[in-house]
This record gives sequence, C-alpha cells and structure tokens, in this order.
Amino acid sequence: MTDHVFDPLPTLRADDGSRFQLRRHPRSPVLRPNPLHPWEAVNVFNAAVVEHAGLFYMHFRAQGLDYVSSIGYAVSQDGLDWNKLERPVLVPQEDYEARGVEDPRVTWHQDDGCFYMAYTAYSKLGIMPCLARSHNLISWERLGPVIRGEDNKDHVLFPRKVGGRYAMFHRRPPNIWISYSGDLLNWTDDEVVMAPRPELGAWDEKRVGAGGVPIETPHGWLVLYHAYDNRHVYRLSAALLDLQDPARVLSRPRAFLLEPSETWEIRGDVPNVCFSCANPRVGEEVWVYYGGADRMVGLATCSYQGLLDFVLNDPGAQPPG
Ligand code: BMA
Repeated sequence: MTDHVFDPLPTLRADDGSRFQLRRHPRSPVLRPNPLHPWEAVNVFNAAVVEHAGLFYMHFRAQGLDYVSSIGYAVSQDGLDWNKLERPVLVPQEDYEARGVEDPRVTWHQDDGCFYMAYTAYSKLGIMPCLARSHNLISWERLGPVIRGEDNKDHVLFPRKVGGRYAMFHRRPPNIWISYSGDLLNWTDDEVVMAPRPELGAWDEKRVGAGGVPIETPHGWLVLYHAYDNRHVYRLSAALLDLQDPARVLSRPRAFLLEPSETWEIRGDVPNVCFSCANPRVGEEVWVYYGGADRMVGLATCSYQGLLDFVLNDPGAQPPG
C-alpha cells in the first residue's frame, strides 16, 4: 500500500453558477473492508447496484493483501444496510484475469430478462473489458472479452437494445466510446460520445469514463460519468444523450456533481477519488454509489427531476453538436 501524503485539495467550484450537487447520504459510507476475510480485507469499492423485485443487489470490487481483485456480493432491503456473502461470487479464473476482476457494472436487460455484468479483466496482457451473464446474480457465466488488443475498460451495457442492437459504452483513452452488437461478442460501429475538455482547464480535462447503467428518460439517456484532472482528482457529473443515437450529446453541463471532500474520499488507497459504477433510479431519486479513494463504498443521492433539470437547463451546458 502506498503511503499518501494527506493533501486536502482546494475545492474547485464550477463557475457557471449551478449549485445543484449530489448529496452524501448520512449513512455513507455504506460498505467497508472486512479484515476477517482475506479477500476483502483491504479495499471494497466501485460497486454495481441494481434494485430488482423489491431488493437491492450489490456487486463490489474487493482487494486483500495481494491486491488481486475479486467481486463480492451483498443484498439489502433498503440500499443502506448491506448483508455480504462470506465469499466472492467472481474470482480470477482465466489467464486474462490473473491479476484481478475489477469494477463491475450490472445491467438488468429488458429484452433478454437476465443480468449482465460488465467487468474489467486485468492480467499481464493488459486490461480487457469482459461480460458475464446471470439469472440469479450469484452464478455468472462468462461470455469473455468484448474488445481485444487494446487497453480498454469502463464499459457498461445499456438496459435495452438501441435500434435493434445491444449498445455498450467503453473507454478508449481518454474518451467515452459507444459500440453496438447483435450477439454481445462482436462489437462494431464505434463512435466517441464524450471527450475530456482541456480547453476549459476544468475537472474533466484529462480522461472521462462512463458510470453506471444509463437511465432512460423521455428526454434522452441520462448518464453519470467520471473524469479526472491533471492532479488526478476523480469527480462525477452527468449528461444527456439522444435516445435513438446515444453518440449524440444533447447536453453536457460544465459543472461537476460530486468531488472528494470527506476524509475517506481524500485519503484511502488511491487519494482523491469519487468513482461510480452504479446510479440506479430509486423512486423519485437517483442513488449514486461510488468508491471513495478506492477503499470504501459511499452513497450520494439527488432528485431525479432535479438531475434532469440540471442536465437540461445548466447555463454552462454544451449545446447539441
Ligand atoms: C481507474 C480504475 C478504477 C479506480 C480509479 C481510481 O483507472 O482503476 O478502478 O477506482 O482508477 O484509482
């Protein structure tokens, strides 16, 4: 573990006047490492969360002393109190996973009626975006890597087909890309969705990557995403994409919605990180689960309508291209 210097950053406030922010839940952080279990003794972070049939299901990235990630599972009645299984549900098994399985994002697929997990496989070959399928959220059938021959991650499957095909975000540095597939294995028609904005010298100047499963709204796909700046500070914000052609950005506010400010977000395994893999809509709210400093799982929320207003009306928003 690296011993990082405690370095609270000056708060970089968006200069467009928007005060809309994600609000930390008073019970956050909602998941912590368990030193009694070697596989999750050091870090638990970057969790997927789906609400399904009245319960919340979480898949989280876990690390022990060897820093090889596996994926743990927890279930909850309220999304706050989590009951973890004793053992992980996905552990490295294939050569391309030898150094870990990371950053799950779980999609309930409306057309297929099953769950898909997008996760990153790490090995000496590099990092590869992979998919697995499940009907019960505990046993996962690997579908294999979906993009090969390059370092790629931060992929997440849309909750339904778009134009008759599966759609998936992924990250070909430094941009968020989208690709389409008829069979979940062969992905084509890649297009850039969002790029860093170095011209603004802002929080998203270096790299951007997708968050959790896009939320379908009457106005477009509401997407949460992360970005980092030259100081390697990870923040979160949102944008709105066209329903028929999600490569088309309808609105991308300039402001961010959450930045590291709590001690456990500033200091942990990797300092100054708020990184999200889950943004389920829960009733009239959007719940954003995020890894804090790659060590714990936090929860910040906002109203669904408020978030839509933020992306639709933000005065600093990038207009449709
Ligand atoms: C990214 C991923 C995430 C991690 C983040 C911050 O590249 O590896 O898992 O949370 O960096 O360290």
